Amino acid sequence: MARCLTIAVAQTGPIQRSATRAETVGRLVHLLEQSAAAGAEITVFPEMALTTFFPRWRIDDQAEIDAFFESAMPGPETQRLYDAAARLKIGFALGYCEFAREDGRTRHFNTMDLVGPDGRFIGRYRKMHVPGSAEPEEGTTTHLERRYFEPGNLGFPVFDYRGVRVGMAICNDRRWPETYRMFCLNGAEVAVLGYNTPLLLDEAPALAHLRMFHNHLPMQAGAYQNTLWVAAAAKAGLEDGQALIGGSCIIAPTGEIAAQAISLGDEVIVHRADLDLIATCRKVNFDFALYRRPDQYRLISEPVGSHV
Ligand code: CDV
Repeated sequence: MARCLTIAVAQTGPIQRSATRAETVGRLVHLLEQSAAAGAEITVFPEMALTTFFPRWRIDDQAEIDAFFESAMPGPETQRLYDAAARLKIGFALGYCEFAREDGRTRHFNTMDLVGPDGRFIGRYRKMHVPGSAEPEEGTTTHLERRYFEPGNLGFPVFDYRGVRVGMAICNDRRWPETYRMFCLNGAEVAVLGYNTPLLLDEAPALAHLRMFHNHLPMQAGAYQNTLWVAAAAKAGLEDGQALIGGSCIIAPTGEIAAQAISLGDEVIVHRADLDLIATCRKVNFDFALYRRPDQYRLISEPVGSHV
């Protein structure tokens, strides 16, 4: 019998700034219930799934900024989601803004947690590739993630989820080949990720028609070249005046899109992922142990130079 993991991707529609955490968590619980009813064993939620994507604004008041962050997971407002996981026996990956106390100081990370079907914490990933700037820049869409977040410091860990090796990534990470290669080298079978991607970028209006292509292209390539399943959840639709793309999807190690959301709202897509397909794809082309030439790739991990 094939080894399988039935994966649900729970795309959310916009989460307006005016929404309370209780309202938002209620929507996530409903999506988790839909996933469980469809037979899924894990649900993937978007990046920053508890709040609006606030880096689209410059905010100076630290208390106002901190209101977007969670200082405990689960906390009083998110506990309900963990309880639902245990009740429904379905785990999840959830993106949120993490307020941490580490090295004697407060730190802010763009984070995703993996939670088991018993509602217990399994593992954490902190976004590595933090895009945008710290100050608004003339002629570009305001994207101030580097104002509010430090780059992740936990590497690209891979966790055991019911006997399946799962890695996590967040939004811009999906565009980088290194993300998937790190998963692959760490033995991942499934990569789960969430994103908030603006439909329009002021800096490149001529590329507007390619936004969805450039969403799927790196994920399909990453899945294919690293023989992984990729499950990606968007926060989509018109959020606080900014249009975000949808296109949430589940991608096979063949590079094919096995399931894709068709709306810009709350929507669950489900696919029974055949994990044995990974071995088949490795046999066809990617016997890494036999054909990879790591000694010839050293430049990839050398310090960033003027040429890159
Ligand atoms: N949340 C993100 O990381 N969004 C980026 C934007 C800046 C383009 C993305 O890669 O989709």
